[in-house]
Amino acid sequence: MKTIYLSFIFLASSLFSYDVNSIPKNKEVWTDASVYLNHQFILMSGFGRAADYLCLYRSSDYKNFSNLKNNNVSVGYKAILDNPACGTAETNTPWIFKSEQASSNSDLVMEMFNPKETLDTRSKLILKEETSTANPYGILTLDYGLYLKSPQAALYGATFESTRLENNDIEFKSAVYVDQVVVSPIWSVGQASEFYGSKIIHTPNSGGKGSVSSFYWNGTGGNNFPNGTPAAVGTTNFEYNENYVRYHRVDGLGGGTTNDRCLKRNVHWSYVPHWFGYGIYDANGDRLGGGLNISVSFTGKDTAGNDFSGNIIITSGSSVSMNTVCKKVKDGTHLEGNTVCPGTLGQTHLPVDIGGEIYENFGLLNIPDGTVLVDSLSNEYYVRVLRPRKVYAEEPISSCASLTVPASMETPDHSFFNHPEQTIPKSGAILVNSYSSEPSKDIYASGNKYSKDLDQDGDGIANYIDAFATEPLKAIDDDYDGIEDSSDENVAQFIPAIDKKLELLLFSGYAK
Ligand SMILES: [Ca+2]
Ligand SMILES: [Ca+2]
Ligand SMILES: [Ca+2]
Repeated sequence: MKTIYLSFIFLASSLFSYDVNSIPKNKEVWTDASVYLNHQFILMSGFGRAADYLCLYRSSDYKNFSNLKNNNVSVGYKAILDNPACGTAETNTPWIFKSEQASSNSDLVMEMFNPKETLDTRSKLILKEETSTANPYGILTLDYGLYLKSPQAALYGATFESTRLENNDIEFKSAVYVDQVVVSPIWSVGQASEFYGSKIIHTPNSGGKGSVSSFYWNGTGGNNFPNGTPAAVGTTNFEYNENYVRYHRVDGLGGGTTNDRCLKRNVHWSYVPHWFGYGIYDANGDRLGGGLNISVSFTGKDTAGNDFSGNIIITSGSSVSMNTVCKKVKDGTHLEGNTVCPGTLGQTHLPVDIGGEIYENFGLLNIPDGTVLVDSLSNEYYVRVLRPRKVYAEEPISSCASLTVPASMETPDHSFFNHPEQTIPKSGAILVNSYSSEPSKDIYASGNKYSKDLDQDGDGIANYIDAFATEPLKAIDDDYDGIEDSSDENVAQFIPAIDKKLELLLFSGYAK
C-alpha cells in the first residue's frame, strides 16, 4: 500500500486549542478553521493548499478501506474527519472516500467528495511515488474543486502535478483559481478572482528553482479571469538549496523588480496579522461583522515581552487596531523599543535595510488564542487566532551568495486544470470517525462509526453499503440527498458544469 506522507517544503498547518464548551458546536467560534499562512506569501502562493488536502486524504484511514467492492462494483466509504487539524474549515458532514490500488506497485488512486445542499466539494489524488527527503513533492496528481450548485459556478479549483524528468529532476506545477467570494463575502460570485500558476524544478538532495505567477482581477471595467487586464499581476522567482531560499518579485504592471531577499528554510517565527488574523466572537459564538469601533482593554505582554496594559480597538470580526513597531524579519526582535522603522511612517511590511539586516513594521501585540476582551459595558468578546503567519528567518543577502534568482519561467495557465469527471460512488455507514473520542465535536454523528461488515439495523444489508445504517427500512441514497432512493422522485447526482474558458487565453501582457 502506498502511503501519503507530508513533507512539502514551506508548508504547514496547525490546530489551536480553545475551550468554549458551553457554546453549540455548530457556531462559528467552533467551525471557523485555523490556517497557518506564510508571511512570505508571494513565494508560497503557488503551492496553494496542497498540503492541507493531502492531510485530509492521509486522515481517511484509506489503508483499511481500499478496494471496497459490492457485487464487483467499487464502492466508497464515509469518514468524519477533524478538518481543522488539516487547516481546513469544519464541514460537519462526512467525506465520502474511494481508494483503489490494484497491486502494491500500481498507482494509489483516491477520490473524496463532500456533497452539501448548496456546495459540492470534490477531489482526486493519483499517487505514483511517495514523498521523501530527496523528493519532498513525490510523484502525484492532485485536483480539488469547490462548486456552487445553483446557480452553478466554480468557486475554487486547483491542480497540482509533480513528475520526474529525464535527468531525474522533479518538475512540480500548479494552477489555482479562487473566486473572491471564498475570501470575503463582500464580493458576489464571479465578480473578482485570483489565479496562480507555478513551476518548480527540484533536483533531489540538492535544491531547485522556480517561478510563481499571480493574477488578481477586481472586476473593474469588466476585467476578469482569465483574459482581462488584472488589477495586480507579478512573478516571484526563486532558487533554493538545502538551507536557504533566494527570491525576488517582478511587478507585472509596473515592471519593477524587488531587491533579492534571503530566507533560512528551517528557521521561523510567527505573528498574527492584526488587520485580518483573528476570529472575534460575541457571547453566542457568532463572529462579529465589519465596520466596528469597539474599544476594549487588554493586559498582557507586547512582542518584546514587556508588560502592556491599555485599550485596543476591535474593528471587525477579523481585525484589531493597534500600533506597529519595527522588527527584524530574521527573528522578530524589536529594532529599538516600540519605534517604527525609519522612513516608513508605521506602514506595515515595508522592508528597510539597516546594516545589512531587513526590518519591517509588525503589530505591537499578538493577542493569545482564547483571550476574552471586555468593553466598557462589560460585553465579552472571545478571540481566536485564525490566520497566524509563519515568518521564515530573513538573512543578510550574503548568506544566499551561492544562489542566483532565475529568470521568470513559463508557468501553467488555466488549460493546466484537469477537471476530472467524477461520479460519487455508492457508500454506506460512517466507517471512520476522527472524533470518536471527542463526540461533542461531531454534530453529525456524535462520534459514532460502524463496523464495516456488521449489520447495525438488522435489515440484511451490511453497514458498509447501508446508507441508512440505523434505519431498517432504508438502505440506498446514491444521489446523496438524504432521501431513500426507492421513495426519491428524482435520483440524480449533481454534476458540475465546468466552464473551462479554453477559448480564452490567460492575460499575458505583463512584465516578466
Ligand atoms: Ca443494515
Ligand atoms: Ca438500513
Ligand atoms: Ca436519494
